[in-house]
Amino acid sequence: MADPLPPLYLATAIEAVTRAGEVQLAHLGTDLRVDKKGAIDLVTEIDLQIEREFRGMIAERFPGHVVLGEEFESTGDRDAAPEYCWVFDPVDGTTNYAHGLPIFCSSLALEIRGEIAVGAIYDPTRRELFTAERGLGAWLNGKPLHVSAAGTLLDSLLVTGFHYGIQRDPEEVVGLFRDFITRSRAVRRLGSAALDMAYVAAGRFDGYWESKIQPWDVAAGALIVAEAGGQVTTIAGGPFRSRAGSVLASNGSIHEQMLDVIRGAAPAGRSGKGTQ
Ligand code: LIP
Repeated sequence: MADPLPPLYLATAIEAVTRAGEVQLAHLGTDLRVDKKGAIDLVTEIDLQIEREFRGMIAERFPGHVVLGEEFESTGDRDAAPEYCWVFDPVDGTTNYAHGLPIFCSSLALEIRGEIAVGAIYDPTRRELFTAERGLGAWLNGKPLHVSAAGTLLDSLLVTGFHYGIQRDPEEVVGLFRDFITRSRAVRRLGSAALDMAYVAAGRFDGYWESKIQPWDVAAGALIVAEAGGQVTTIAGGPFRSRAGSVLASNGSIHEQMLDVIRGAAPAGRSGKGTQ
């Protein structure tokens, strides 16, 4: 049995994501400064403000800890192996947020020697706080979370996301979308990977997949899904790591069926070429 973590770690994660939610709501729909990191990859002044404030809190509270954040990532950050690393997305669903679409959250995980130990995701529009500690379960506003019982793809509601390079190479993403949409009940695309995974943990989705995904999008959600009884691997079915670059998260019952579609092994399916 692993030693219990200091309670301050989970408390810090909850404090950070709920504070992020307050800032997000206070500025939602206002005339925000929005810059482009790429043709369709946006960053708002709120992303920057929230991450800056968070980095200051960690530097003061845990001076020996490292932060891997979406907006102030330094070269080599994601390849380093710090003992304590906070993996932070200040606004997950930035495109939605910049357009005033209320589907966004803040996502924070603490990795200890490379293992995700604490996760927290907060959606301020619904006041929903998803949390997990390794080995201690997953929770939504203090109530236990459990994945769905769907046993077949045809009875499953799935979700995915599209990486920012999709315009250069749409075929892999669109091909998999087509393969899943023709084998499941339906597929959604919400624009927030962290909420996609939180909803798998809550049983609202039965499975989620995405390639070319960032550590901060999925680190917290991966622990929350696993602690809610789900299964998390890379899109190729390998062991999940937040830096792996892809994710497949499900209720466990349909995981192999989803891998069959991705591998092109499902009947009359198209192969998922180029999966990571
Ligand atoms: C987003 C993810 C989403 C993905 C987008 C983007 P961001 O994160 O949550 O699932 O499809 O391409 O990566 O940029 O809003 O933090």
